[in-house]
Amino acid sequence: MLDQLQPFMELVDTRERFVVCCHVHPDGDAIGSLLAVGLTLRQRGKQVAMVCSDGVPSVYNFLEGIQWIETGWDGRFRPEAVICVDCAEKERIAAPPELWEASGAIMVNLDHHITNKGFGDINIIEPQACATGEVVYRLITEAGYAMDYAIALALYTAIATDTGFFRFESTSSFTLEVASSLVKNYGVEPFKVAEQVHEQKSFNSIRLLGEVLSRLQLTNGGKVAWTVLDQPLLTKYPVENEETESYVNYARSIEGVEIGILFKELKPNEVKVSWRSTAAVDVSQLAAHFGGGGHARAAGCSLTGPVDTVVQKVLDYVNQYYGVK
Ligand SMILES: [Mn+2]
Repeated sequence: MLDQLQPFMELVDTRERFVVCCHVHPDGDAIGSLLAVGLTLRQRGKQVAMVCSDGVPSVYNFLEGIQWIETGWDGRFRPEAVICVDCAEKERIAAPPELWEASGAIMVNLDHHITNKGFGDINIIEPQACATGEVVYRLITEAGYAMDYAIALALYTAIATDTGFFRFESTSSFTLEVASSLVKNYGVEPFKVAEQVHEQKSFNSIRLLGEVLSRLQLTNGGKVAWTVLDQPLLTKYPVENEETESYVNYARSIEGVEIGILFKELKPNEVKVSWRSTAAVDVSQLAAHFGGGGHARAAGCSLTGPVDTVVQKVLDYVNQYYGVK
């Protein structure tokens, strides 16, 4: 039984007005979990707003009910509860703080990040879960709420994207049981989700990938692979932000590499550093050194400064990690 399931069910039973939101720069798990929770509450006759101020990456437009997700908040009701999914820190919620600050709303924190300290009034945090979608699946089934195709599709997409389509270490037998149930009982078609997520890439994103891969460098005796995606490249090949999310996985996929790093210059003097690792290294700790966080195998942080300086700073720290003086 999930921790704090009872208070959550009580909340749903006794309140009418809910806002559901997720983290900034949403990924498939954030969007899928947000939608699954939102649709579940709607089905139970609640007034629901699904809010993501960063918008929905167009790759997820195939999800049923995706049109319910709003980028802004029009204040049409006073929320009694705000349910935040897949977000490890309150500061990273992609919604206006007025939703929970002055409203007196109860904050529900539904997540699977090990770095989540529990900022909610109700915290359902399962660090063992491969995705928040897996936590939401448990929530719905353990609470006895109804599931339908739209919810199942959202949950399958959340779980598939957060596990690299069932490749990452976080994939458990339970993960596969959940996926199996979503396919068997609700008609989700795995190949269609894979096709939507992986085979609808823009021409620019593939050409940009080519440039980024040609810049790959190996350091630390081949244990670290890193590359840079800077503003000149992003100007040459305009793409949506999330289209570059998977690039860093190529760095990790090289034989012998333990850490893959992508430096992305979001704007001048602002660099997002994405970390991926094999079982040899916990990159959430390396990212935490720079004020970031995430998971053991996938983490991120943001640094300010010129991209070359940031690269040097991070690689120096990686050298230290490997004991290079
Ligand atoms: Mn997640």
